Amino acid sequence: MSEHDLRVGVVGAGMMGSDHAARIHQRLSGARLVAVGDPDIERAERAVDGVDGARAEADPLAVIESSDVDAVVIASPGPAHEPLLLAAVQRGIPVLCEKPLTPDPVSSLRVVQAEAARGRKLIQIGFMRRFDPEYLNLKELLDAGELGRTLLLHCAHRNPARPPGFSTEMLITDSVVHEFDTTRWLLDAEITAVSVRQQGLVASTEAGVPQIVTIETAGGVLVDVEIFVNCGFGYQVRCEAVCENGTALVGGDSGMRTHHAGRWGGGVAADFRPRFRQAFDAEFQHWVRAARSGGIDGASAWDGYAAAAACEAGVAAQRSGSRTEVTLVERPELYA
Ligand code: ISE
Repeated sequence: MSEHDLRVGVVGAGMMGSDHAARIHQRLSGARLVAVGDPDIERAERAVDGVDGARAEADPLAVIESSDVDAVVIASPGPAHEPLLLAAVQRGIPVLCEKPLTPDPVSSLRVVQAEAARGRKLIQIGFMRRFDPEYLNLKELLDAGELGRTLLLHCAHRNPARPPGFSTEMLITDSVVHEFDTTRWLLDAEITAVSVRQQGLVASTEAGVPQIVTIETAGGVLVDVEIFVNCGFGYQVRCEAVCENGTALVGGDSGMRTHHAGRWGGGVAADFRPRFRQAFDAEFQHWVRAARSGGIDGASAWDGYAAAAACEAGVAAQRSGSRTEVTLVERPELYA
């Protein structure tokens, strides 16, 4: 611990917030956890348990407004984000906000406009795949143009089990939102339209039915995503780029292979925390470094707004069965 450490407050002590609080305390350099805020004070207390000098607060806004908090991680539910983000922007402190920026593009735009009016990027969105070593390799390869122009992306996003309360819309807003962001980031192009198809299986199995999401982009690259949040066997996220002169796949099965009892094979991650642990750590370490100089290093509030607009179109496409266009306002200069 040093007196130059970034003093970080975490808002929200659910699954992600408590994971991030532990990450800040145990695995980052240049940062120290000073407060965790959650209306469920017992959860907040558990998250600071054993962390010297860190306190629990029942009022999340109090964390953002504390003079001993230099930067804040927002990991509360999406509908709570807007006032918290606006308060952080008002105070001029850097934020790492778990997705979504806010649940809809209209409120996301209010946040973008508040930040643009301040004239400084303070909000980073927790799209951690941008820090995953494999995705970074893919981005580098596509940018180098070694395989020629990118023509298609085929993606698969599979979760082992659908958590209670995970609605059909959440296939898009909670899961495919990551493919919306990786598409924009990998291709450096905005999303122009979204379509969603699902085979007409009986409603009682709806929870287990995969959907196919088709994403059109401004650069003319078509992307398909299989979203299957009840696949049963583990957590799997794949992306294959098809280019003029070759293909490249991330999320294929690599890692240790065992031969045992007449079979060979490897492990499958249980959920996104072990699969993207390295990405989360790298994302946080980059953010800490940038926040110490008052800025961000990762997806911006504009990226959060663009993802929210794609999600809105995706949910509309899911309901109507029709191709739905994505409309964005003009990009403010701050995000050029
Ligand atoms: C979850 O909220 C995440 O963000 C994970 O990365 C994603 O894979 C999962 O489908 C979501 O529910």
